[in-house]
Amino acid sequence: MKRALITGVTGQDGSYLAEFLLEKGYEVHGIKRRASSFNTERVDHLYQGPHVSDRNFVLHYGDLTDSSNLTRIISEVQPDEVYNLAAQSHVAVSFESPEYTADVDAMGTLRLLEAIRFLGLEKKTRFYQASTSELYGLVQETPQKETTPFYPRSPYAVAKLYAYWITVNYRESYGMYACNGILFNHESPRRGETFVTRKVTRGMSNIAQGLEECLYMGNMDALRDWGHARDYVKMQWLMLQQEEAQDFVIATGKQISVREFIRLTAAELGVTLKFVGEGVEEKAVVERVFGDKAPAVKEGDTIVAVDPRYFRPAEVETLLGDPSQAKELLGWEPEIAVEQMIKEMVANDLDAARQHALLKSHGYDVQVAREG
Ligand code: NDP
Ligand code: GDR
Repeated sequence: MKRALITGVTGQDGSYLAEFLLEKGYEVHGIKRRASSFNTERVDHLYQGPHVSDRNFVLHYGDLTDSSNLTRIISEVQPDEVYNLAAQSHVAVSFESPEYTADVDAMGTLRLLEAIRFLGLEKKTRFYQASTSELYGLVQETPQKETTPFYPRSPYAVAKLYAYWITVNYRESYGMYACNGILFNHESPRRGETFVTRKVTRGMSNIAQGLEECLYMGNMDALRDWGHARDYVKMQWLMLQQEEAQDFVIATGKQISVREFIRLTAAELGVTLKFVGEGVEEKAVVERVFGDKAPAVKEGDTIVAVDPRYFRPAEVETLLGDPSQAKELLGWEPEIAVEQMIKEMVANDLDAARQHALLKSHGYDVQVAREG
């Protein structure tokens, strides 16, 4: 039985990857952080208590800022594969906490690689680094592929640039099987609520059910190549099953704007929108409501507006990936299109909004957290 260690197992990708590896028969170990409230919601369905015999899903307390902790966990687990998915992964937040972001995203990667080397596991343990399309930042070539020069535009991306190169360096210096998946944005119903896609599907579902009135957005011109997280974790595994370690771009090869994402989400909720005004004055007004998914919305309502607080000090305006190398060498194709993903995200968020609305209509005080 193969043993995998996933850092960031409580995150979006970590939870899908854990499911995927368990289905493949792996023993899966994950690192979770100590928090003052539960933070394992995305993997609770996989939980096995310490008294279950033949446990194949085990969580360890840990943190990427703590070398001795990481070394101890790797020494205990003796993993065949390490997937480094843990990160302060929010680009906007990295401008607020740049030093912490560097510590976790850059130094954390070094700490893991160094722990593997220190323990003499460099010929046994294969290492996957969660690299990112944010490395391309101010894009130098379109579409972006493995050979496109990097130009990071945030403390997050600069930290991830270090992590990218230190992974390459350990491969070249010590013969480690270590590789980077350069993944473009990928989403799902499990996406963190403050990333733009989930903010939109959740916020608009709440508006549809009368729990919020207006969604405040940043740069709606931004263009992204959005895929589905479930599709992308397969690739993370596949990249560690090759004869030689190599870095791969993972993307759909299609892009749409944030504005278009909002329009598609509204359509899924039975609402057509008209965008009027420009820049910070831009807003989306309801043109028509059809079906029964958005009972709280009526024609002429303004349900989206711009709030400059969501603009970033430096923005990545456009990202579009070229996944040809992954298609050619790994036989990989993304299976879930953005429209289908929006359907799934809206179904999930609308369900939660309906439950909240029902509680509210029975007099319960329902708070909907919406900062971010
Ligand atoms: P999430 O933000 O959903 O998950 C991040 C995970 O890292 C969480 O489990 C979080 O724990 C954990 N974490 C954060 N800080 C620390 C720390 N100091 N020590 C240990 N664990 C920590 O990210 P995603 O699942 O979306 O992304 C996975 C990885 O892929 C990240 O590295 C991200 O930067 C990268 N990436 C993501 C893309 C995407 O579009 N999703 C695209 C390209 C790259 P907790 O739950 O306690 O917060
Ligand atoms: P990104 O994702 O920065 O690409 O990083 P995010 O969803 O945060 O932003 C995408 C684009 O949407 C614009 N935007 C807004 N973003 C947020 N969060 N909130 C808003 O209100 C808003 N309005 C407009 C942003 O400016 C941006 O252009 C994600 C993360 O998962 C990273 O960890 C990962 O490396 C990259 O994707 C690939």
